[in-house]
Amino acid sequence: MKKSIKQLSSILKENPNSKVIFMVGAGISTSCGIPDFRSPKTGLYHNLSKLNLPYAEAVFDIDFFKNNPVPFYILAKELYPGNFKPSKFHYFMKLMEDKNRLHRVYTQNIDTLEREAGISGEKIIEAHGSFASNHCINCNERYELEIFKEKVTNFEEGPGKHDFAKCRKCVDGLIKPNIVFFGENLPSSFFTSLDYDRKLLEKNSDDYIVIFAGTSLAVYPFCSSAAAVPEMATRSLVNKELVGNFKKEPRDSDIVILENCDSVVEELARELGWLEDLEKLISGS
Ligand code: CNA
Repeated sequence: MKKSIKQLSSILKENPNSKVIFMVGAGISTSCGIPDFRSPKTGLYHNLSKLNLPYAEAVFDIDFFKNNPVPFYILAKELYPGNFKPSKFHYFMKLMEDKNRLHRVYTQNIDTLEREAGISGEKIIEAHGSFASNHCINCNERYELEIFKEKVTNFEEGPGKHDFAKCRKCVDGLIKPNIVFFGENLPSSFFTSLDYDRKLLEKNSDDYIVIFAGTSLAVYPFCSSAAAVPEMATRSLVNKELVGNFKKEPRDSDIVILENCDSVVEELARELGWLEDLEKLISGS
């Protein structure tokens, strides 16, 4: 691990104008107490049996939700933002921004912990949306975070208990946080930014490093994003396991660190001489 971290820190030190693009997933939030999807035994999919789903992904399937929203509301109650604090990895990304080394964070996560860590909104692309706002899936009426959050947080199972989630405007529609379900479109900002950044990378490949972290690279469109990084640019994987294009089509220039992502950024911050700053950020001082 140390050798690869040194490699990463050398690139960052040798080109002080270079910036990082993070592409992150559920693995950066597991240390906050939010399970990921696919880790064996601890992942959400492993633990969904109590919801009696026909298949695990159904909890995030828009057609299933229309017929039976209860499993999603049970899960939403557990996962709601505010119940968790950012991880060391989130704060490291914020530190990168403070040091003017952050280009963008593409996140698949819906926990809003990137914002919670203080990263500026314009740097974050929430590819799968977030809990930060809600809408009616029928008439699109918008609902503020706080109104719906309170209702979901007090949600209990039972007949008629999810009536709170019926739209007050069209009456029949169900209210759902603006997170992207299977069968729904991704926000257009994701594709616009990705396209813009790909062009930047093609032109100035020495000035950007793309770090993939805490993701199985199994879900569209992130599954194809590692292969889309131009060959001339440096890409890195920080994950517990070797995944996606890093496994299928490894490149000599890849920097692969198969470790816990919090430990990796702690070591990286030490190498960069930023450990004290990271600790200050985390403690809020
Ligand atoms: P995933 O498919 O569950 O993969 C997570 C990956 O992270 C796996 O490869 C793990 O080995 C790895 N991992 C887990 N913990 C760590 C750790 N501490 N350090 C390093 N690696 C670790 O999750 P993806 O994000 O790839 O899949 C995309 C889904 C997950 C999106 O649709 C998300 O909405 C969804 N999701 C989000 C959250 C969240 O918001 N925190 C939680 C669970 C699922």
